[in-house]
Amino acid sequence: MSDSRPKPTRTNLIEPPRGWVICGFAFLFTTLAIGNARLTAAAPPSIAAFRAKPAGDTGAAADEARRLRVIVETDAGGDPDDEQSLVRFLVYANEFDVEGIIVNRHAARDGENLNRERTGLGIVQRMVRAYGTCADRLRQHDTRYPTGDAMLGKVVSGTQDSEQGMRLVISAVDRADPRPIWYLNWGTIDGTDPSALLRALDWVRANRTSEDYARFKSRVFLSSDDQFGGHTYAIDPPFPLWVDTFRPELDRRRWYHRFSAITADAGGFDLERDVRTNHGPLGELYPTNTTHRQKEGDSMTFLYLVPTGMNDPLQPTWGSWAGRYGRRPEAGSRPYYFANQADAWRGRMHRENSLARWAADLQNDFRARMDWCVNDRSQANHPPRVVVLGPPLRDVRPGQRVELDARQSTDPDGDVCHWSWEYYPEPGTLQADLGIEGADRPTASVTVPSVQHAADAHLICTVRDTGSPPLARYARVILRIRP
Ligand SMILES: [Ca+2]
Ligand SMILES: [Ca+2]
Repeated sequence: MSDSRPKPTRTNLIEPPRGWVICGFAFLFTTLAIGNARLTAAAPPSIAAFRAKPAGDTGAAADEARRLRVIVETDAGGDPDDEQSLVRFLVYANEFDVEGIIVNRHAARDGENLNRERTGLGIVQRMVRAYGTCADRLRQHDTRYPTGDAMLGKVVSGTQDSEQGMRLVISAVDRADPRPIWYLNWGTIDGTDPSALLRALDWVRANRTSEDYARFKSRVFLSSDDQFGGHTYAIDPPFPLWVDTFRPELDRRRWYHRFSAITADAGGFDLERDVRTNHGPLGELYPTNTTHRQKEGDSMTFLYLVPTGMNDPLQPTWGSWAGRYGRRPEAGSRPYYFANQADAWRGRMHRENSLARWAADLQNDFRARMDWCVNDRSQANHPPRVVVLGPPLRDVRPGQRVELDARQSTDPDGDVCHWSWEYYPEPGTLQADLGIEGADRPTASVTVPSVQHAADAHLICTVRDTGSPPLARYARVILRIRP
């Protein structure tokens, strides 16, 4: 693995498609529409605003169409950190359309894994049953949570002696649904069988035309470890997008190991108090016998996708609850990304800031969801909903005063909220500072600086409530400055 030092980046904003529409549904159609062009040119994904509804909103058809379809593939039964990540993933099950949880380790590893269940499938089913006992309560907080039975029906074997996992992948990708699949492989260690996606791609390649193979692959986006053999690099076309939340190793530190170091006690998070005790049977199953405290090496695969209002899964360079990503140099023109970017934050430029800046928010969000497992709706906190008036992408000129208005933001619990507007320089290309007037008020403004060349400036609006724990959501406004 190459080891490149983090440095501040100036990523070019990608031209938006015509008729830019502000919703996740639009970006999914965009993905489909440009899929074939991208396959040949291996172009990066197009800009699109990702505006999923915050948790707590009840669903209409449009809401369902906006949720990302995901498949998790876990080697549960090995490193117990998969079980840690699974606790967190299951309380985010409302945010996704979970197509499947594929388990590709047969026997649990003695010594390392202490679960009383001794097969990978048994371990995951035990955890999903524990989710099931909380599901009715969770559905008081968001009706999009699947029932326990529905979730249990998504858990299948991906071991070599079974075709269940491979068939689940093929049918999910083939289904007449405009949304692609996001595939989340959680690693494969010794004794784990090959990825169900690898087997599915092998099968499609052997049994369908090369055009059909390309079409199939164009529907599979990766937020994932790479367990897909020649399909990742050797066999064209490349995947339409791969975000590797595990790599690179920098300064002898693996990115996925940093999740623990950066988040374990962020915002005062206390695993025993907030998850393992008094939060129901699912929280009790969070194991602690990992090499790193609260390791959760796989959690960033889905935290990257959680719709917070400031991230867009098709824009790895923008930042997310899994940090910020840049191109892999060795991937050439393939749209493959890993965590090699750095943010300036609290006086220091470092890769870890791209996650640390959100760490308290994402841990508080986990805390609230564990509360949802055991408390009625009136006894738990829910995140604010951020509404910024005007388009999220604005063409502006130097000297122009840009008004920013988030007064229509609301909190479902009626909590008092705090606003903050900040300039996020790293995802943009503006080479100057950008002052914000009223940065701690619902309405703020910026005066556009003069530029020699076209430049983009990213602004983040954070609305944080005063509930317990305090919860935050965001919105992003991009100023496209033309000289
Ligand atoms: Ca794993
Ligand atoms: Ca609230």
